[in-house]
Amino acid sequence: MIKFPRDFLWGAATSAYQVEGGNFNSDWCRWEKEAVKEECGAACRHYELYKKDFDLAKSLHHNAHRFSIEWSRIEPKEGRFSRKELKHYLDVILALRKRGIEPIVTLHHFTNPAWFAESGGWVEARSVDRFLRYCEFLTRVLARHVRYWITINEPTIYLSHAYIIGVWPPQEKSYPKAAAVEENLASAHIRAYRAMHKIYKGLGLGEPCIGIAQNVIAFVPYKRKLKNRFTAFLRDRVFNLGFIERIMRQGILPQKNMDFIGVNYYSRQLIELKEFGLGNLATDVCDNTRSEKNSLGWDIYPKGLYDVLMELKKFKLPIMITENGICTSRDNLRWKYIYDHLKNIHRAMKGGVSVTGYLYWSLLDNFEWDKGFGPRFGLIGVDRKTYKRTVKRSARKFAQVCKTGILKGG
Ligand code: IFM
Repeated sequence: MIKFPRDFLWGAATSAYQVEGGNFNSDWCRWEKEAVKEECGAACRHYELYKKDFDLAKSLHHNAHRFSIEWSRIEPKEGRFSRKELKHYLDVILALRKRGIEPIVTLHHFTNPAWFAESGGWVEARSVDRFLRYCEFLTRVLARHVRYWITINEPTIYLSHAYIIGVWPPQEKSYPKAAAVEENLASAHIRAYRAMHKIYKGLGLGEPCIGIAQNVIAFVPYKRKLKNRFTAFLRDRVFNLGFIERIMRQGILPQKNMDFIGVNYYSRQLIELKEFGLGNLATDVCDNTRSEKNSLGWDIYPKGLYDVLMELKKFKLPIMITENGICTSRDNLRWKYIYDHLKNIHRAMKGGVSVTGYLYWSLLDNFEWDKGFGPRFGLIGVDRKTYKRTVKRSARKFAQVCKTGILKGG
């Protein structure tokens, strides 16, 4: 029997674009129309149905919920802020609080307002001031009701997919642009972090908890060959740690620019370097892994979460698992996935890592970006025609852990 602390946060995560529906002022929406992808459209209609969804989360004993605010709703035109949409998100937060669920609010989760993208997006240095203005506007109103904030979700995934691999808008393949985006995202986080702390202080409120959600992968060398070990080391430095280190070390001395690290963990890469070349160093993997996979073909490797948590211990910050989940049609595999990852989290906690919560990705089956609605990550199924919600068995098993803080059996 495994026991988690009494004050542990338990719940699930979503993001605005993936569940709300009707986000027509965002860059993703415009891009979908041009790129002839499966359109997100009404998504899960969570914008209207959020209270029902939170009732379900409460019935599953969640005491925390991570969601994102859609910047393009709040600021549909540059400098024009929508009071109506601000009120909507305030209602969302109050609906969570009313149900005894701690809101964990993400400010940027991959999508941007169309005006922002059309005028250069994150490549432009002025993106930092623009993001800051949006963050300050929200914080002034929401601070009294929110303690946990995530400024930016998966910065490394965003910049690699949008500016290096070019599969997300604006579909660039440019290292110099990606470098500028990284620089601006890091500055945006740091400046927002400081400004938001200042607002809380000015309002006489307790300190907020502000972090980023970093996607981490377990990079495992195939057959422990030297070239594969070297590649694994390199990818870990660049992909997992690079952005966090950049934030923590602005200037010469380390600085506190984060109150916690949000960890999004899904999978491992078994690394087999085929040739020495920049592309190979970044992407080569063993083509023939026998491990169990999710429906997108990602290796399932729960021990990797233990390994990355032990590595992140050196930052001496609390860690929240802000995403961990599996897309599969085999719901018993979903429960096994959750169970095995929780075991590894607990092991890391025994090893001295301070983990404060676990948020499963995702509460609902939702829109998986360029992969459309096919992959099913949800604890709750959503019928694509009727939008009817169906709670899965895995969700009920997870609910027992949320209720008791105890992980029993298999
Ligand atoms: O759906 C995404 C989410 O938006 C960010 N983290 C990974 C999830 C699964 O791919």
